[in-house]
Amino acid sequence: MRSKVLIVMGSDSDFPIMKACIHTLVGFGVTYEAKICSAHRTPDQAIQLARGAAEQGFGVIIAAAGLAAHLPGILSACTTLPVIGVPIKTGALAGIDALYSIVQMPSGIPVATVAIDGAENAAILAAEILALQDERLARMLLDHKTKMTESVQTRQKNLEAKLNDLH
Ligand code: RP5
Repeated sequence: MRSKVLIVMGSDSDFPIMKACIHTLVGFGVTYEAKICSAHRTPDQAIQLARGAAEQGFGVIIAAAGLAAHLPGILSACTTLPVIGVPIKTGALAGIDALYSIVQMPSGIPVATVAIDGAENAAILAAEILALQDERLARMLLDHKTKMTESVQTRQKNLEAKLNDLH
């Protein structure tokens, strides 16, 4: 079964943001491997990583990059695994450049793009993909949603208490 997530970062400078992705995957008990690999500085390695990923038991690739962020796209071009792109906020355009580079893929080569610095959502989306073949993981994701619902209900009660205090 392809049950692991491959996380690829364009630079170690992306790691502070991508820690949230790793933390979330670990919380769901998902096995991952993390690599630094750049579409521009190490293009051959990027292509090899993507080509070998399915064979190595990965089910999803999460690729994070800033600036002219071609990494998720080149990985997607070289694999049939789903690729989730995380645009990283850096440089003069603060992540808008990376967002557009990742989301505006040409027809036929998709990258599922999360928000700028959306590392946690990338992990949850990857877990949801793996959960299609993993009932334990699917139950954990359901628990996660239930906890979020409960947290909103608690906030509603807190708001009502604050509103009562106003009168
Ligand atoms: C991108 O360029 C990386 O993903 C990173 O977000 C950005 C800057 O890289 P460094 O110059 O910090 O290595 O390729």
